[in-house]
Amino acid sequence: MNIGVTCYPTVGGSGAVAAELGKQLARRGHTVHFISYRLPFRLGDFHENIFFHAVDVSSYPLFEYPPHDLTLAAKMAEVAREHRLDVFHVHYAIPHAIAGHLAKQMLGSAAPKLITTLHGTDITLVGQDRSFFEITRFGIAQSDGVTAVSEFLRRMTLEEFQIKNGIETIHNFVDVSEYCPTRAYKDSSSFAKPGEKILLHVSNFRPVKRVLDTIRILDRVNREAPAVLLMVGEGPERASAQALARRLGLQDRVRFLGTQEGIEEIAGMAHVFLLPSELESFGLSALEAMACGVPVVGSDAGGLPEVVKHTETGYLLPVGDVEGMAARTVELLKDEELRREMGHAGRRRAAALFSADRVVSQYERFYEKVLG
Ligand code: GMT
Repeated sequence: MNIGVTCYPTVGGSGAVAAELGKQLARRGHTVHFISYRLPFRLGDFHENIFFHAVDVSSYPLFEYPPHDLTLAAKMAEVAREHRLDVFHVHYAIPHAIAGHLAKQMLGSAAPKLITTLHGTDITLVGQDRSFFEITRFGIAQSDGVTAVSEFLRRMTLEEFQIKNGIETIHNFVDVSEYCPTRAYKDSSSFAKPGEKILLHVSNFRPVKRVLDTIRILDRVNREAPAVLLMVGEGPERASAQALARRLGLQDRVRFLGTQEGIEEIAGMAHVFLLPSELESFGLSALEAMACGVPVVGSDAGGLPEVVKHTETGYLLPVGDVEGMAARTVELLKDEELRREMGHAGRRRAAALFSADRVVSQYERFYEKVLG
């Protein structure tokens, strides 16, 4: 198939899923054309069967806000025409589903089918904003096929948007051959002193991630088990997290590593992965940690329970229950056997339910179904 993919190229779960899916599809012999204003992250190296088409966002003086969505639609139509695309697969509803719909209108009967994958905040946050609600709903309704990354997100979309067309759940996936315990960075001495355990958090540091809770958890954990916290990512809450770490006297125990392409080497060093989000439609970073054999302690929210099996591959507690999350983390840090068992169970679960092999085939079948 010739597949056009549009996603946010910036660091984030939806961009990561789009890039990883594109790579897997290309390996299976499909031709994948990424159409975006920048090369998506995780797509840095050369990949056979993958092409990139940059969308220009021109800055004519009249435009206080350059009309990116229109140039995106025009580029999608151009690429579809030149490369005979069968499918536009857009990730994140706004504005990509609308741009895809516009591109289809421009192409007429020769247009590819439009498939939209909903990722989370496009429905749970952006889509709930009154100024985006109707246009999000329209984008979903105009798509020839819609997928959601969790059952939670599928149900929420159907309920909140009163959607008539079906939505299929296709969970996120992880390449378990890349994300595995053996890929761990071997020398953890530059992060932790002997005897110190390593906690890990990975996110875009948006308020929905409750990043400050990770610092508070570390504070409580440290009273019982010496630990450091590695923070991977960038975002608006980073400064507050740094300030809180200083206020609690933890500045030497929290390491901000900034944005990283993949977390497989770092995750493999960690003892516990923390994800105390307010809401998480799936929690890709938690899945990647599980694949690396790391137990997850996080919130019982959104689609996270579909990924992390409470008491088997980690612990899920009510949102904001810092005390509970810290207690479970201490339990894992003190009981090496339990931690190892949960780590193995997490890896097994990732491989059995969320492997790239399994999930990419689901996408292929979905494309075929939509193409009729
Ligand atoms: O986490 C974010 O806010 C970014 C967002 C994205 O689209 O990049 O992440 C969402 O999509 C990821 C990939 O499908 C999911 O794993 C995340 O759970 C989801 N984030 C939220 O629901 C908050």
